[in-house]
Amino acid sequence: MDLTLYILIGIFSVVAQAAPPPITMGFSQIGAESAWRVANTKSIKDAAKAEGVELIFADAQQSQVNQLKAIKTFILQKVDVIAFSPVVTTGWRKVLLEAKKSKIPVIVLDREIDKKDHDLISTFIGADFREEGRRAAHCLVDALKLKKENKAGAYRVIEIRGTEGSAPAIERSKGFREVADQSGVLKIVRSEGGDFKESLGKEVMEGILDGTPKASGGFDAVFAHNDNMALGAIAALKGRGFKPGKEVVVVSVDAIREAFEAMIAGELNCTVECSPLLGTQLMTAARDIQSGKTLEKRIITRAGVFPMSSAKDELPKRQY
Ligand code: GZL
Repeated sequence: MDLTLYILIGIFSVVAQAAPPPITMGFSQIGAESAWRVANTKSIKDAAKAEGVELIFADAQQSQVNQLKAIKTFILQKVDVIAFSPVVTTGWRKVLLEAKKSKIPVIVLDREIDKKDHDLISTFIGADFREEGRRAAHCLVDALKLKKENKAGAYRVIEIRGTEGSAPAIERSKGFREVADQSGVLKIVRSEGGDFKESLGKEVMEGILDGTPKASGGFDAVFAHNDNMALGAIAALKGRGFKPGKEVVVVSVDAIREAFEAMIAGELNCTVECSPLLGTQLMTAARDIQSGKTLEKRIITRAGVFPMSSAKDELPKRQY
């Protein structure tokens, strides 16, 4: 065998050792309900490509039934790992038991499932939603103080909630109320569901405005569980002659690009960051599972808080 062949075999064996074995991942995504979700999907697909993970991607159009079907299909396809962002926290135990029986590890990404079912997953990668609710309340108090009103009594807040039964909606509500109750400065006078959708945020706000006396008699601020619903509410407020960001303080969560644009326009007062850029962490976790590593049960993604004053400097740095 001549020298060239030896060298080629040598190079091949080194390369073969370096390249990790291929992974096939079945991912069930909630849908495309918000800019955050669209950015999350892009992050997952880009990371799969970069890491050489074969991704089977299923969009559930925000239906848990579709997610359950997708996960069952992944089991039949004998994928190496299943990952999903659960639209709501409950109803997953039976399908997770099926995945366990088929010896397929499961990673939960972004939204959490009931803690009682955590024994059936390898890890949960996502934000601390309750802390996001607390941060939203704190940045609302800061924004209200900037108005320098000698306000008697608590500021009246309208809450526009995310998807009913979802971890972010449940936990952001709890965190916000924790601070509101402790501070005595904020009081939620109305709470309506907007499903994390901009169109519903607008519709809900219009319904409230048409049924409630002007701001002086009705409310002082809006807390929306995500930026898209806040942007919908801002459009409704403007359409009814209110001045969002000034007369009515508006705060929300996600920190999408459009939220920074709204803050620069003086119409949004603060956004709490919840990063959708989880793709790389997801693929790393899948690789770690494949190489036999035991993962932390909870991988928390860190994030910041952006008041209106920070928007101009921050906007050029935004990645989603
Ligand atoms: C939060 C994520 C939420 C976002 C919304 O991690 O699940 O769902 O806050 C998105 O924008 O629709």
